[in-house]
Amino acid sequence: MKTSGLEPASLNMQGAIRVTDLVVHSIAIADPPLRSSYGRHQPYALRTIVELRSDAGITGIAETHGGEAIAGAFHSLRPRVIGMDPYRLAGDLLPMLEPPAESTNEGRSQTHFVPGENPLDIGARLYAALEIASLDLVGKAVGIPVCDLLGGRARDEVPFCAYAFYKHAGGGGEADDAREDRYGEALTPPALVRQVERMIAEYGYEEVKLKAGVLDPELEIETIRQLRAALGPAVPLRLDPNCAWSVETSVRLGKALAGELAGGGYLEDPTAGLAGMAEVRRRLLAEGVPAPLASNVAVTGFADIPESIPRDAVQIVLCDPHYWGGIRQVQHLGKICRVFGLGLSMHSNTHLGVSLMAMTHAAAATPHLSYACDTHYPWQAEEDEVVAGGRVPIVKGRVRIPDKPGLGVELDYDRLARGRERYARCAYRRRDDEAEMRKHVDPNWRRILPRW
Ligand code: GKR
Ligand code: MG
Repeated sequence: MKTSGLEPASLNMQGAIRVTDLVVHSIAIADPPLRSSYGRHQPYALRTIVELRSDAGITGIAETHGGEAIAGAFHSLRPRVIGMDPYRLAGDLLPMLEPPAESTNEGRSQTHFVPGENPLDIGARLYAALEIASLDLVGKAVGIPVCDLLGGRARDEVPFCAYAFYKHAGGGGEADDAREDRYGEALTPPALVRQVERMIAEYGYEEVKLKAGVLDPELEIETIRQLRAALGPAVPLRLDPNCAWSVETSVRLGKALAGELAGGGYLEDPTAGLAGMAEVRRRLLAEGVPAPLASNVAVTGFADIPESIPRDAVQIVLCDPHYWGGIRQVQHLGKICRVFGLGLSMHSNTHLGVSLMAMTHAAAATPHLSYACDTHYPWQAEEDEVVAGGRVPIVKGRVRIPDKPGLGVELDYDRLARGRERYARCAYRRRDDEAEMRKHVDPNWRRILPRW
């Protein structure tokens, strides 16, 4: 029988590489006391570095959220992953992307969980890390960058935005492991402007995001106005109060800042839930304010899109390969957003260079990405990086796809060991920004939505 000739070749390729180990490194990295509606960052952020070792002598890597829960989940998956073919690994694990049938969230959605601590998306987060590590492994095996493995890059350089935070004094870390406070305290509008100017001078960003929902809304309006005055009209500004505002407050701020948000800016998750977002949108349009609403908590998965679109609740979806189930799911999301006329931007959480490269490849391989991506990267110090050669450069606000296979970065095992030691020494085992507020700011503090 005549065949296409593809079957034997593909059969030969399968089995060419086997995963021999899934190695999980729980690490802690110093993190400054950044503020948001979730509370205050702990002195250490927790991350997990995943290695997929193979019998070809090639190792694929990925980075994701940290702490005990996700490390335990990776350990449970280990027997299933060992022996698998990295070309097929992600495909074989696809059912993990389905949310669990039994909800354990008692009616709470991602809005109510600090990122990385929502039990319902743990499958997507585990899958994402294994997919990214598989792609890195396969890319390294065939000598191709991940974005090209996934159909080819739409861009060689990915733009990122300055991510400004109100913050207390301190650079992160504790006692004799404290980091230099490179940006200083920023709890007033002028201090915030200085922070952004410094970040732009260092990294060359062309867009700015302000993490809001921290100070009284009038002060946050003033911060955005001072930023606009300092940066001029050409720099798109976005602000994200992480649902700290009521519908009323969101509409008031949307109107007050209509001019500042025009020209490529947006308002991100001003209020909680799709119904609230839809109401804010409806009322702002009625007031003649076209500023789009973006979200990384009202629309967090494909299942949210059919409800969001008819309500016009979210006009820009924030993808994130860590949350959306990996880079290919981000590509699928890009296509859906394009078809429905939605914008696509990218969310971030505290991270190191392996995550930054996964985000960069995802953005390069997703033509529809229409905004500069978020990144927390400037908030981390050189000495916490685990990538060989040190921090990934951000030049003119952009990260370039390296001319190297896979993600284009390797681990430095000495740096990684220091991250593990920090994890072993520190007292933190999950992200808890509320506890940190109670410790340092107000013993009775809790996250209230809406606060204003
Ligand atoms: O780092 O505190 C933070 C942010 O608030 C982060 O956790 C959010 O997930 O950056 C994120 C966002 O855009 O909502
Ligand atoms: Mg957000």
